[in-house]
Amino acid sequence: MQNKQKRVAAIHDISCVGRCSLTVALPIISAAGFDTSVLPTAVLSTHTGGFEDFTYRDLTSDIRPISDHWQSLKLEFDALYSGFLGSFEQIDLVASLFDRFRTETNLILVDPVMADHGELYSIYTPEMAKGMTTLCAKADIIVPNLTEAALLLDEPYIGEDYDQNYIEGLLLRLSQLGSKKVVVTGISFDPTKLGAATFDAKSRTFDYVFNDRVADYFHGTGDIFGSTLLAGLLSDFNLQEATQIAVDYTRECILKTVELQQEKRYGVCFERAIPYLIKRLGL
Ligand code: PXL
Repeated sequence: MQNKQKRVAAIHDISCVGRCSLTVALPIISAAGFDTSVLPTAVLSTHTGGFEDFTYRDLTSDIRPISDHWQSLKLEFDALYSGFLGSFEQIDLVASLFDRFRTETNLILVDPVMADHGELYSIYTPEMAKGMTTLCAKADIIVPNLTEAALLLDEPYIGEDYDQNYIEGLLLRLSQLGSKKVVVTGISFDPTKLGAATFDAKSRTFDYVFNDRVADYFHGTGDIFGSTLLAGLLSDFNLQEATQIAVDYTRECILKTVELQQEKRYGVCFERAIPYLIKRLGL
């Protein structure tokens, strides 16, 4: 364990009910031992997948004043982690926050949360994807799923019909948006396995990590994955190791959810798998 506690700024919405975004990032990154500051981009009564009539408060106008105050305090962050953004204007605001708090050694992780399974989340517009590429250009590492990857590259989403060649081309094209490392989630070449593909532009290495697939779709797993990947990287695991921990922990959370027979739209029971995560991180 390092002496100095690292500090993270997590920039996502608060969905009051239905575990995702900040209600996942804050506990996971904290449990991994890091001081986790939050910048809420919006407050929703529930997330947007599987609930109707949710409330939506956009916090775009709070981002600049919060960032100004942090700057006046001369705060430094070892990592900045953005996810679901509440409006198109937030892309520029978060990009300039990244510029302000970028240091020579810190880590900027952008999860370009926009879509899944070929479909945009309900409040997102196609123009969001164009803007999101500018944010990805400022990141050290981006973690799109296959739908988001296609949107970022303005390419058609090809569904499950792909091979290793396609994935490696995709990773290369994504890295050309400007981030040195790319992790694409939801990769499967064998119906019994599910995992992620990684590319490190510096060493030009591709890697794949898998675990046994648990059938079905569970809400909020992208945020579990991104938060765990960040926690792994900040704990000095390399890209491949941190991705493996993220794949394995996400699966563990899904298994707990199945075991407890929880309704899927409430997100996965990540709390019950925290002891597993702590062990994997060597804490
Ligand atoms: O998990 C991604 C996410 C985050 N925040 C909100 C969402 C979603 C996905 O649907 O609706 C509000």
